Amino acid sequence: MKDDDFDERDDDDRDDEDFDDGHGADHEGAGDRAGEQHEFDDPQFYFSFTPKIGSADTPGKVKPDKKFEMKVYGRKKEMPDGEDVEFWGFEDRENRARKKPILPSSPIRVTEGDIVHVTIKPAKRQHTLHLHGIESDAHNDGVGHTSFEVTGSYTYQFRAGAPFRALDDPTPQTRGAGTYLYHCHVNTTLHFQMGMYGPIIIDPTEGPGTAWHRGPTYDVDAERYWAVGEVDPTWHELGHQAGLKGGDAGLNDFRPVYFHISGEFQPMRNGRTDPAKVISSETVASEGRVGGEPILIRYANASYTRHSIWFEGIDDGHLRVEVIASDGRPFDGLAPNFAEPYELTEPLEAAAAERYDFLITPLREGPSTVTIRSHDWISGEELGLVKTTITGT
Ligand SMILES: [Cu+2]
Repeated sequence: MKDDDFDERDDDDRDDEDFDDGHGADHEGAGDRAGEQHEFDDPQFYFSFTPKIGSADTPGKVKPDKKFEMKVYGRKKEMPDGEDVEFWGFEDRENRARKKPILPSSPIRVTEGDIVHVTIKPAKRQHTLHLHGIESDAHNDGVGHTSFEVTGSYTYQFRAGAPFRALDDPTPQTRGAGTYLYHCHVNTTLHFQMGMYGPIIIDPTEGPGTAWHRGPTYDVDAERYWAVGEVDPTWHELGHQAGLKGGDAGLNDFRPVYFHISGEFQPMRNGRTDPAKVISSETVASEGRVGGEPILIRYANASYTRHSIWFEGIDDGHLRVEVIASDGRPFDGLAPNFAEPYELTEPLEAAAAERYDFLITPLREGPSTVTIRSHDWISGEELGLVKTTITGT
C-alpha cells in the first residue's frame, strides 16, 4: 500500500464516522469524562455559516520567491507509555520534507521581502493555513470565518515582513523578521491539538545568523525552534468537525497526558512526566562555545496552557539569557512596542501561541537544564513539564 493512501484514509475515515454518526465516533473518547456532553446530528448548523471554496484563484498572483506545498496527512505516533495516538499535520512536498513531521508540521522559512506562496492540498475535508502574526490580506490569512475554507487547493500569497510595500520597492523592511507559528483555522481548537501547526521563520536580508536587520547575531548551528505543547489523547479520537454541529464535544475539557518540545516527548514514570529525565535529542537540546556566537532559541507556546520557562544555568553562572523578541517583533527600542531586550532573572511566563526569542550566551563549560512547566490556565495547577539542556563547550 502506498504511504499516501494510508495517510489520507486514516484522516478521512474518521471524518466520515463523525459526519454520519454524531452520537458515535465523537464520543468514544470523551464519553467517560462527561456525562452531559452530547453532539447534535445536525450538519446544517456547521455548513450554514462557514463559506467554502473549492480551488479558488489567488487574487493578484505574482511569481513567488519561495514556494511551499503543504499536503495534509494523518498518522499515528507511539507515546512514551507505548500508546499510539493519531496526529494530523502539514507536510511540505515542494521542499521534500525528509520525513513526515509530527509536532510541529513542516517549517516555512523565508527572507524578509520574499513573495511567498504556500499551497495547501487538503484531504476530503476542509482545512486552512492561517499565517498567524503575518500581515497578509484577509483573503490570504487562512481564517475561514472572514474569508473561506479550502475544499480543493489554494495558494496563499504574502510578502514576508513587508506587507505594504510596492513590489518594485527594493528597500528591505526592517521590522518583520522573527518567529511565527502557522496553524489550521478550521475547528481550530481541535485541529491545532491534532498537530496542524508549524514554524514560520522570517530571516532578515542578512540571512540566518542574524535575528533581524542590523540585529544581534547568533550561531546558526545552535539555533532551535521549540514548539512546546501537550497532548490529551482523548481529543485525538474526535472527528474533523467535532463540536461544530451545535453540540458539546468536550473541547473545553483539556486534560493533557503527554508533554513535548517539538515532538520530542518527555519520558514518563508512573503515568506522569518524569522530572528526573531530560530530552536530549539534538533537534531540541543545543550547545554553544564559551566566547563564541550566542545560541538562539525560538520558543512557541503551542498549547492551551500557561508555560513557565526557566534556565537553571542562570542560577549558577553557566548561562546569560536575554529575551530579544516576542511574537515576531524585535525588542529594539523602536515602534510599535518600544521594548528593549532584557536579561532573564526569573521564569518567563508565556500564554497560548506566544513566541519568545531567547539569545543565550554560555559563560562556562558544561550542561545546564531548561525546565518548561505547563500550568492549568485557570487554577495554575502544574500539569506536567518538559526538560532539555543548553551546554557550554
Ligand atoms: Cu484543519
